[in-house]
Amino acid sequence: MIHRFHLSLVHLFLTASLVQSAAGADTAADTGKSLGDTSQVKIRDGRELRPPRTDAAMERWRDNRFGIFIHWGIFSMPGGVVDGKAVPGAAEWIWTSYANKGRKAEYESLAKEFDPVRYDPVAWAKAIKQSGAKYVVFVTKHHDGFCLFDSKLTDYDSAGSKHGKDILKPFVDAVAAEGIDIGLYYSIIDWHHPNYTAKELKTEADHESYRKYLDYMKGQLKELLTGYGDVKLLWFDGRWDASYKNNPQYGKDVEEFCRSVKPGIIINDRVRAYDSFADYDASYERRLPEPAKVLNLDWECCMTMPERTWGYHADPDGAGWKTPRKIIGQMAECASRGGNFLLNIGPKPDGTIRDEELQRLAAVGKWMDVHGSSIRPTRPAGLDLTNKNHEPGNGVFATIHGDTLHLILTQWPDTDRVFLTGLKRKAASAELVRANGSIPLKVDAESRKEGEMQFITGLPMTPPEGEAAWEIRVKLQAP
Ligand code: JFZ
Repeated sequence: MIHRFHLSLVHLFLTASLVQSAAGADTAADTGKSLGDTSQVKIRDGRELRPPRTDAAMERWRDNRFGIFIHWGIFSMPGGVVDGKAVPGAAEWIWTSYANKGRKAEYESLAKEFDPVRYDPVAWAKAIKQSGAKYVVFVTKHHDGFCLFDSKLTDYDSAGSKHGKDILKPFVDAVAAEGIDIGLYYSIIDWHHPNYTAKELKTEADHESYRKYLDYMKGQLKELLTGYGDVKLLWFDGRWDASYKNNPQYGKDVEEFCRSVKPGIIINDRVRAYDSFADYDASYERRLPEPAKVLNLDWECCMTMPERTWGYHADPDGAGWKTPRKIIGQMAECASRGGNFLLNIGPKPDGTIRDEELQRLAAVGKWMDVHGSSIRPTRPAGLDLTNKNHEPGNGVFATIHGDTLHLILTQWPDTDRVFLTGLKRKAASAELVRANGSIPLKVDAESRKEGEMQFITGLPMTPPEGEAAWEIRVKLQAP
C-alpha cells in the first residue's frame, strides 16, 4: 500500500500559513483544522501531520518503547582525535576537521584501513538484548558516505575495506535471532558522493546532477530494504542542506519510493524537507519535549550516553557519562508522555563496545528485568506528578497498561506518600516493586475541594538500596 495525499504541496503550504497565523506562529498546538477531502491530515508548525497510524507494525513500534542506536563507521577510527588533539563535540563529524584543512583524501583513505578485527555481532546483539531494548537503529551510512554494507553502487563500503565484508548482514541476522526489531539509519547528506551538493540547486543542470545522487540513494535504499531481513524502520537524517531542504518534492519522492519497495515500513520525519512529520517526529535529539507540550503524534527521543558525541570519542567532552538513573529517568519520562527512547552506543574501531557503554546497557537491563513492564508495552497514564521545571528525566513518571498503573521515581519522596493527582480511576492496591521482594504499600484518599484525592502511603523513610530507580505498581479497579 502506498500512502497518497490528495493535496498539492502548494495547497499544503497555503493552508499551513493560514492556520499558523490564526494559531500564532510560535504555538505548536494541534490546530485541529481539517482540509476538506483530506480531513485526516492536519497541519502543525507548517508541516503535514498525519493521523497516528493504527496498524500492527506501528503499534508494535510503540509497544517496544525502548531501542538502541548504533553509530559506527570510519569516523570511529580517529575517535575524535586529529593530530593528537581531541576535537570537542561529535566524533562522527570529524570529517569536517579534515576537510577544513584540505585533508579530505586522508580521511577517505581510512575506508581502506577499516578493519574491526574484534567485531562480534552476536555479542552486540546479546548486549542489546540484555539491556531490555526491543529495537535497534543501525547507522548504515553516515554523512561521510561510508557504507557499512556491501553496496553494488559503491566501493566506499565495508566490503571494499580491509575488512572486506558486509558489516550489516551478520548484525541483522544476530539481532533477528534475539527477536529484536531492525531499523536502519541512512544519511541524506553524503560528503563523498560526487553528485551530492549541500548548495541551493539553481539551474536545471544542478537538479539533473542532484537527481543522479537521489537515484544512488534510492538504489541503496532498495538494497537495504530487500537484502537485510525484515527491516521495520528507516531512520533518515541530514535534511538541512539547501539542496534537499528547499526541494520538498525530493523528500516526498524518497519517502514514496521506500513505501513502494517495502509497504508498511515505518519512516521518521527526517526523510522529509520539514514539510511533514511522516510516521513520527524524531526531532527530539538529546532533549525531551517541553513538559507542557501535548504532542498528539508519535515521537522518539534519541539520546547519547556522554554529553555530545554519537560516534566513539576517545575523550568525550561535557558533563561526563550519564548515570543509569538518569538514563532510566529519561526513558521513563518518554514513556509517560507517549514517546520512544533510543539510546545510543558508539562502538570502537576494533569492533568492541566500550566498557562505559556495556556497563550502562547492563545496568539498564538489570533494572528492566524487574521493572520492564513499567516501560513497555505501556501508554501514558496522563498524570502530571512532577514539577514543570524539572530536569529532564528527574521526577515521578506515570505509565499505564490495562489495570496496572506504574509510577517510576528517580527521587525518593520527602514524605511517606505520593499523591495520584489527576487519577480518574480508583486505586485498589499498591506495592513498591523490588528484585528481592516487593514491599506492600497502602492506598488512601482525602477529600479536597476538587473532590477526592487518592494517594499511596506507607513508603519507607529511607529509599531501598540497590535500585537505579524506584517503581510503585498500583492495581486499579476495573473501570
Ligand atoms: C544528526 C547527525 O548530524 C548526528 O551526527 C547524529 O547522527 C544525530 C543522531 O543526528 O544530528 C542532528 C540531527 C537533527 C538535529 C540535531 C542534530 N535536530 O533536529 O535538532
